[in-house]
Amino acid sequence: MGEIRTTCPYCGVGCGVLAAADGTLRGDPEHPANRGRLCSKGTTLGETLDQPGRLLHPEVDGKCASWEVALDEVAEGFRKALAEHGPQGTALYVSGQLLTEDYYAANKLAKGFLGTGNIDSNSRLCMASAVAGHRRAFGEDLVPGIYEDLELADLVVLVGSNLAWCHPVLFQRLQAARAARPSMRLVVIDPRRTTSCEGADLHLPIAPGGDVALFNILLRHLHVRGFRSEAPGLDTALAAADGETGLDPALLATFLDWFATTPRTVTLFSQGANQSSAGTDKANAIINCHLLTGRIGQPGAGPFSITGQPNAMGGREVGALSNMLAGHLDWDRPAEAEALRGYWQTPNLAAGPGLKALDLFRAAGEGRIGALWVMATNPAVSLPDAGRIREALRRTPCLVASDCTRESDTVDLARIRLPALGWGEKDGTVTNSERVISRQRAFRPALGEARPDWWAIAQVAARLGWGDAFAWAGPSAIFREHAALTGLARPAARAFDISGLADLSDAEYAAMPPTRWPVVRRGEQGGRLSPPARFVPTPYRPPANAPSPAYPLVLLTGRLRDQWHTMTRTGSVPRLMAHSPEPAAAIHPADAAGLADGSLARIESPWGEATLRLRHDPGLARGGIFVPMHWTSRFAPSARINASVNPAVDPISGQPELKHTPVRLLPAPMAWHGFLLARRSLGADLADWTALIPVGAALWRHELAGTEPPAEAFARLRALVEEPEAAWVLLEDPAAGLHRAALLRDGRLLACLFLAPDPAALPRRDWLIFLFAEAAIGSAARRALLAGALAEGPAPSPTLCVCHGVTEAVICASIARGANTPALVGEATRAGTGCGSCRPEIAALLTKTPVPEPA
Ligand SMILES: Nc1nc2c(c(=O)[nH]1)N[C@H]1C(S)=C(S)[C@@H](COP(=O)(O)OP(=O)(O)OC[C@H]3O[C@@H](n4cnc5c(=O)[nH]c(N)nc54)[C@H](O)[C@@H]3O)O[C@H]1N2
Ligand SMILES: Nc1nc2c(c(=O)[nH]1)N[C@H]1C(S)=C(S)[C@@H](COP(=O)(O)OP(=O)(O)OC[C@H]3O[C@@H](n4cnc5c(=O)[nH]c(N)nc54)[C@H](O)[C@@H]3O)O[C@H]1N2
Ligand code: SF4
Ligand SMILES: [Mo]
Repeated sequence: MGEIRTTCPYCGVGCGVLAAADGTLRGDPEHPANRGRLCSKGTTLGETLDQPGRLLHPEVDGKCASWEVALDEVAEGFRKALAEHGPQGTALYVSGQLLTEDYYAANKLAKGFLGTGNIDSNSRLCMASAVAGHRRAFGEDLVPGIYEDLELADLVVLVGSNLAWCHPVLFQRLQAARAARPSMRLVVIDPRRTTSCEGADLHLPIAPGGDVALFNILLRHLHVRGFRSEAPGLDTALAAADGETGLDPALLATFLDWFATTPRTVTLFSQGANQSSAGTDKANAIINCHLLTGRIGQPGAGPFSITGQPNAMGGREVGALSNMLAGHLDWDRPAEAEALRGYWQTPNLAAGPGLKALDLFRAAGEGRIGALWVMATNPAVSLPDAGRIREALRRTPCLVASDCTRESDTVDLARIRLPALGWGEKDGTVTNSERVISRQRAFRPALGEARPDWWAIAQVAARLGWGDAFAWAGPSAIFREHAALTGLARPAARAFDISGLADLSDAEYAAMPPTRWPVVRRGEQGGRLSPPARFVPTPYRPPANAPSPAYPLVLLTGRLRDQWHTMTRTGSVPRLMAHSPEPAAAIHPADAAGLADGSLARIESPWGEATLRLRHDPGLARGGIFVPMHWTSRFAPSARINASVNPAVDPISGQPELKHTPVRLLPAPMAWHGFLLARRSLGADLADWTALIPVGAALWRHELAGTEPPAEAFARLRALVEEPEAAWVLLEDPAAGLHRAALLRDGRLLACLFLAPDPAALPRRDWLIFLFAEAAIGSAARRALLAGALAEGPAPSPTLCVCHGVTEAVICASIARGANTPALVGEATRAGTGCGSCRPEIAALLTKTPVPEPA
């Protein structure tokens, strides 16, 4: 059988993938987003297909149930909630990882038939500020530009975007364009010196939350330089354009000058802009500058809000945010709501907007939500003030979770669990950041009893008496209904119109090539958009919660290159774990308050706390701590950072300020530090602090620390891995707090456990991991193991090149031997010759590692 064309389920770049039934994958050379490229996450997708921990059967109250029983229970829960609380006591919390068809069905159920606006999406945490900014400036939620603009631009400005790690294929396209045209400039605006800054022409280390002030200054500067615009609102916007950035004046002046003098400028913004209590103003402050210079929807010029999830855009199209209607229709225009009521033939259309995510979970916490259906998202981990969110989930009488995995903190809490199709099994469409609708196609059978989400929704709707409105035969029927709906606003001018796709046959839908909207008539392909726009005043406001003497540092959160959100897929791929195996907090060395690099540190805020490995990083602006959002109860229960993230939101978009929480840093005193390498996973609840790290097909690393006496911990942990006919080789020095043990059977290493008072006194993991691959350990290695002789040394080196498993140490060694270009490093080590996601980091090492002078 040939390959199936489908789309990567991770980020909003929306790369095309060619998949064979045996799980072999490659980038689709014909897809316009990636032209054959894939990043490290896309490249390893095949390794997620048969991942452990899939939810295979419906469950009710912790027991396996048939679909019939589980769906009856869901319907009963919603019926009861409707009876007790009315429509506002029911809710759905959905996700940009749903297919458009699933998303459409969920929104139709909530707004059309349950009669509540209470359907919100994790896009509230992601795109809500950009959506609100677009609606204020353009009157509609639309991204004017396309990816090609990043290649055509003479200046690309990244605002709060770590593109190299979060949208790697787009970053590769940008870097290729810069290599071909070196006059092209890249500016990065980020409080951290991220990998995206590698080779950038300018990095502005903005103070967290300072972006509105910066773009206000730019607006005034542009006006002074003579830019004028006929668009409404300029005078008010100029009058409101205040604020100071505290940036080095020379850097600031360079940026202002480059922006003013470069007609082809793209300003790409992401979560450093959106996830802020001034997120909507950040979007508008950026758009204002583009409007004043006439740079919107032009080749190589425009504001570009990049989407995070594979179908963040599709969710906005179907209106699955609580304040939007389907198809970009709007309650504010009563004729449109009326048209939708007629189209859906429902008496129950929600009368107005529902609760935004944080308000929704607050209502649940107060007992006002009787039934909540969570689909394709993990709010117990990903929402701020997550301790409160867990309480709210526990308080909800009928909590339903639809997911592919059983191993999510939210699925754990649900009363009813519904198994969803995973990637490769599900079938439908997604829309990427540049408005291109692509097909995700199934290329393997469903695992267990997993079913499409739209099907589960339709089944529940039927049980509640609305079967006729949900009687779709498959995703193509849903897509046609959705596409036809987008024509309802006519004759009003609305960019989002795909009614040209409303009469696709099943076969045409099956074969649909990537298609950019708008598509008003059959066969059209959308292009750039130049919407009528207005200026929006954006007076500067500082972040909602200011640092104080008690909480003097600012917690920034975000992403790592090789992990996806709550790690339900990427966390079980050893190759992806190797890049940043432990949950770590990065801080400028001068802010570390004497805490050593590699020690455990406690981060406390008024909302909660977390304990992580501390990493000194001179690339972080003073006063900030950066922590990745990824770790969960399954991998490192003490490192769940969102317990401490503040729940402040943007007043317009309701998007939480995930990038700014006042915190303090404290030591995390432990009696011992250690690690356990074992041939099976022992979970993440082994000690006061645990980080579980899959390192190979059958090898797990457990990083540990505890407060109990080390000798007790040593005995307790050894008992966990004991096996018949296996013998321990021990080396203990209790006085020094050192405990070492290796478990062997017939010379084969089964487990090893090392405890020491200080993390720096522990041996290298990489060397020990290597020993697990040996059929039998020789006497020299055994002696070394015992004595720990060979074993002392620096911490293990992270794997930068996922494709060829090359560590940072190996790359540095090749540079030290004279490989002074990325190509030579590639020749010497193969690093960077695969998917290319590690190339920016190799470039960084090349600038840092001393290269020997030619003899
Ligand atoms: N590897 C990987 N890729 C992903 C994802 C993933 O989980 N893993 N998730 C996807 C999703 S859903 C999303 S939304 C995107 C997110 O993609 P990005 O927005 O690029 O990623 P983040 O790391 O969340 O944040 C970006 C940067 O914002 C900076 N920042 C913090 N505060 C401020 C500020 O006040 N101003 C400015 N200018 N910058 C600030 C942070 O230091 C950080 O480097 O990534 C997508 N791609
Ligand atoms: N501190 C902090 N918190 C953040 C952020 C941050 O930068 N900092 N970023 C925020 C952002 S931008 C985002 S987008 C969120 C993401 O946060 P979440 O959405 O909570 O994270 P995921 O781990 O992607 O959860 C998606 C779940 O959906 C499941 N799934 C995948 N496909 C399907 C499907 O088709 N059907 C069903 N039913 N399930 C499916 C997966 O197995 C997984 O369990 O996190 C937000 N939280
Ligand atoms: S850039 Fe990587 S994660 Fe994003 S869609 Fe492409 S392959 Fe997938
Ligand atoms: Mo996101």
